[in-house]
Amino acid sequence: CEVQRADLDVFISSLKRVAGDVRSMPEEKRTDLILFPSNLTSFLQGYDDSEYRKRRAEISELAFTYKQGDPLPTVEYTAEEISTWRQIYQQLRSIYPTSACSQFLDSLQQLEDECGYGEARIPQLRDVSAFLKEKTGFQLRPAAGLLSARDFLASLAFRVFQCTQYIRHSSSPMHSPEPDCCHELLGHIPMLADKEFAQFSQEIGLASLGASDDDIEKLSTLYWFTVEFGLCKQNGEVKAYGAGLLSSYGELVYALSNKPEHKPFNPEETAVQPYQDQTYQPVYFVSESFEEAKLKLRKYSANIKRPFAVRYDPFTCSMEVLDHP
Ligand code: NLE
Ligand code: FE2
Repeated sequence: CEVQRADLDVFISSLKRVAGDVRSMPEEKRTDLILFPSNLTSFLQGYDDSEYRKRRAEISELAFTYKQGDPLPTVEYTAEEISTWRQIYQQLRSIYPTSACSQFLDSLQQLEDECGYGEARIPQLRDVSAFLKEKTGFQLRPAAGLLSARDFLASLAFRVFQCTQYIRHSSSPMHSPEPDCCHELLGHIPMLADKEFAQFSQEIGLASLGASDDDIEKLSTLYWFTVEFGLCKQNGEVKAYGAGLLSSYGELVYALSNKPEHKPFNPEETAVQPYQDQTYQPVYFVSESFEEAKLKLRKYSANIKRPFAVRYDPFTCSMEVLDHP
């Protein structure tokens, strides 16, 4: 059978049923692992600011009511929000040349030239999605914040990236424990505009389709230590490619210092590395290149047991679901 990207919502719910069958457990008994847990402590900055909470609820509503195929919602950002963005942009932009991988730098330049990136305004998802579609076929979808790992990874399989649209509280520009538009626009988008990296991201998504809850947890840990917090070697130097680093001035400087531990990327080990999401990581994994990371991930994914195999058709953005792997 064949599933189109337009049927993503339906496909995701059917995947949940498949996963339920795999573990022969009723849906409501399974607790979805949340990729971005948002508990009260992680939300302290702004938690007691009722105006801020109201604003977040307003922007989240745009995502809750969004249906696949709708035009992406636009947000009119306030002067205070734009000033938070400006501060973050200026600070990060000044250290990217020495800290970010070359693919990131190339894409960011293109986004500045072709897609209105700069400190003056917060880019709109609609424009960025059109840009990405041209470059790598990735498209954006608004997310209110909390998502299960299964939903999030399944979207990647279709080259759909789920993005938050609100901005972090003005009191914590250097680091946010949660994703926000600075994290998506500065961390993820430039990387998703790179062909090799887009492929790598999609492959994590493809590996997740039909996988058991245990394997989803491992894949989301792999996602965490690569797409979010990955480092790679370039011309003998260690550079950042993880979005969680590229959107946090504080953690970017820390990750490339001699304080944290650096380990070579190895999917078997990386997949079971415990992580926390409140503050900086104590350990980062370093890949030799994206090519190497992709090949290692492919080998790892081939061993994941699942009730069906899939083949993605990039021309029609559809997934062919094959009965037997
Ligand atoms: N720590 C990142 C930032 O400050 O932008 C966000 C990470 C979201 C997983
Ligand atoms: Fe992220």
